[in-house]
Amino acid sequence: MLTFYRSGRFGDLGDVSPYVYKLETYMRTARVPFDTKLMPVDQMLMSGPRNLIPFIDEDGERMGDSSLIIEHLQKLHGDGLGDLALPDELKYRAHLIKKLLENDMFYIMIYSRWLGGADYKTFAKFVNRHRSGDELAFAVDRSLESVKAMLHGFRMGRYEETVVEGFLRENLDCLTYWLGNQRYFLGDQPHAVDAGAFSQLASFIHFPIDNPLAKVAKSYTSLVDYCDRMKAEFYPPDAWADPA
Ligand SMILES: N[C@@H](CCC(=O)N[C@@H](CS)C(=O)NCC(=O)O)C(=O)O
Repeated sequence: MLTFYRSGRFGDLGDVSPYVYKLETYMRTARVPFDTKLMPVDQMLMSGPRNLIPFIDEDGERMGDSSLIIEHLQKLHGDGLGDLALPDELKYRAHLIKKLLENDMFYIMIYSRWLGGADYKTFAKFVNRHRSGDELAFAVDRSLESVKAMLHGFRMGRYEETVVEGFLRENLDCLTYWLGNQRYFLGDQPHAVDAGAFSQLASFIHFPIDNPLAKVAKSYTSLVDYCDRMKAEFYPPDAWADPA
C-alpha cells in the first residue's frame, strides 16, 4: 500500500502545501488507493527527498516531487485519467497551465500569505502548531525570515504588493479564459492538470485567513466555482475527519 504524508487540513484548504494537496487530489481523482500519515511541515521537509514535499512511501521506497510521483503512479497503477492519451493540443495546453501555476502562481501565493498586508503570524502559528512558548515565537520569526529570503531569491519578493496584484490578475484572467464554460480545464473530464490547478487556486480561494491577494482571487467567480466543485466532487465529508 502506498503511504502519503500530509500536514493536516486548514479550514476548507486540504493542506498548506499546494503540492501535497495536488498529489492527494490526483490520487482521489484517479482512484489510486493510499494510506495517509500526518506529520508537521518542518518534519516533512526534513524527511522528504531533496528536502521538498510532498513525498510517498511505496514498497519500502520513498519518492518525492508531485509530478514525478504522478508519472510513477500512471505507470504502476494505470493512467486512470487518460493523461497519456491526450492529443498534443491538450497535452501542451496542460503543460503550460501547470508551469504557470507552479512557477509563477506558487510564488504569488507564498507572497499573499507572508508579505504585504498578510496576517503571517496567524498562518505561521498554524504551521508551527506542534510547538509552544518561546519555541513557537522563535519558529514564527524564523519562518518569516526564510520565506522573505526565498521570495527575494525567486524575485517575486522584490515587488510591491500592487505590482504583484497585477501579475496575479493577469494569471487569473488567463486561467479564466482557459477554463471558459468547461467543467474541468481540458473539457468535461478531469485530468492531472486539474489536480494542480485546483490545489494552487484553492490555496488562495479556500485559504482561511483573509489577505489582499486572496481577496482578488476570490473575486474570479468561475475559478471560485471550479474550486468549490472540485472539492465537493473529490473530497467526501469524511476526508476532513482527521484531528489535525
Ligand atoms: N516540483 C515540486 C515542488 C515542491 C515544493 O516546492 N514544495 C514546497 C512546499 S509547498 C517545498 O517543499 N518547499 C521547501 C523549500 O523550498 O525548501 C513538486 O511538484 O513536488
